[in-house]
Amino acid sequence: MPERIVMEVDLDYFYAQCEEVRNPALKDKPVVVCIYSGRGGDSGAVTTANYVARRYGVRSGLPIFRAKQLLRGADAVFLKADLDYYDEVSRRIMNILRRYADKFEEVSVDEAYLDITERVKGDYEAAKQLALKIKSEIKQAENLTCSIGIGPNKVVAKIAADHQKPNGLTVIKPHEAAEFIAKMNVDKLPGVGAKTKSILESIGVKTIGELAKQDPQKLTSIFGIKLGNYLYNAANARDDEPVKERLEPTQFSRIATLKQDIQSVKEAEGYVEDLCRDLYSKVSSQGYAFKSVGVICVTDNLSTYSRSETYEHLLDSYDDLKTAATALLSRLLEEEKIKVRRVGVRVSDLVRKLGQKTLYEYITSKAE
Ligand code: DCP
Ligand code: MG
Ligand code: MG
Repeated sequence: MPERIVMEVDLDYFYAQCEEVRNPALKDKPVVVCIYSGRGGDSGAVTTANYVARRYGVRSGLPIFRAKQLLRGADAVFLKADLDYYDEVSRRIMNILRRYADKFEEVSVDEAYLDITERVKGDYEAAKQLALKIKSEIKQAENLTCSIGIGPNKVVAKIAADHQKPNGLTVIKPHEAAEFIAKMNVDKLPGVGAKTKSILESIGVKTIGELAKQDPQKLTSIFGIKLGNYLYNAANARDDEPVKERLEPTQFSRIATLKQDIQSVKEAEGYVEDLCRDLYSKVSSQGYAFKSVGVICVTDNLSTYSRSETYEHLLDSYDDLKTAATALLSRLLEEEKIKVRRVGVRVSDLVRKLGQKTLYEYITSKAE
């Protein structure tokens, strides 16, 4: 078995580059892609900006008015994010990337890990050639550039991909990995945010190299077993995390056991509300709306009954879900006349859709 080789591909200034592709006249201007908060005016945040705008200090998560101040007089273009369009481009690119991997893991709209060990027979030169081929295919098919990192594991591959941007290609062999990351600040490690960074600073650790020399037991006592071990290993360029083939979920569901058997929808009301609230929060946090809703009832002899309905329009609120689930449950109970011990609610026919507000909150929460 050859040693593992992992590649990370991250598209450059993704939303803004998509905008440049459909309107090449933008290319030399600062381009800022925004999500408006819905509170009027310039209230909202920057999702991303092209590299011309970044020279003025514009970054993801910045309030729009700040970006406008920074770009005053610079002939900048501010655009409202068109998430459906970016999603479509992303789908097509992911389909290209998938073909090049033994195992493929999509991690975000513009980012994926490829395990290419077998494909390149553990050879780093072949891995580099594969990366060049991928870059040229994405450029030809979508006219987009990306940055690619190659290394012995996901942590190193990701840091390598971030290392040179835009249009970068960084190949780090196993024996180079620890040294390559040692001088970087700890927040270059995937998963290290402001909080972990400041705790590490408080114990005198600024760089990954300093982190690598810490006593692992000290780290687990501060951060817990999981994060502590991760930090210690990652800082030493070790990471066993496999590239996980991940399929899009097809449904989400929640089920509850009732304190007492019920026969009417009235008695189930509180449970249905709790289930729907919990389920809706899961579905929406994953960025999905849905078209189908189902309910499941289990009786005390474990027979199961279910009803479901597919709607013409997209459902994407707690109220939509509760209304649909209540109607289905009511129909089921009237038709079956059963005593129910467990009740479940399910949503399917999922549609990827980040609501304005959710996404806005997501962006601003990342901005610190
Ligand atoms: N995004 C967002 N809000 C954030 C960060 C990112 O909406 N706080 C969106 C816009 C980005 C896309 O996700 O285009 C991908 O994020 P990246 O972190 O990969 O950033 P970019 O692709 O924009 O730039 P880079 O060239 O640094 O990868
Ligand atoms: Mg990117
Ligand atoms: Mg990314």
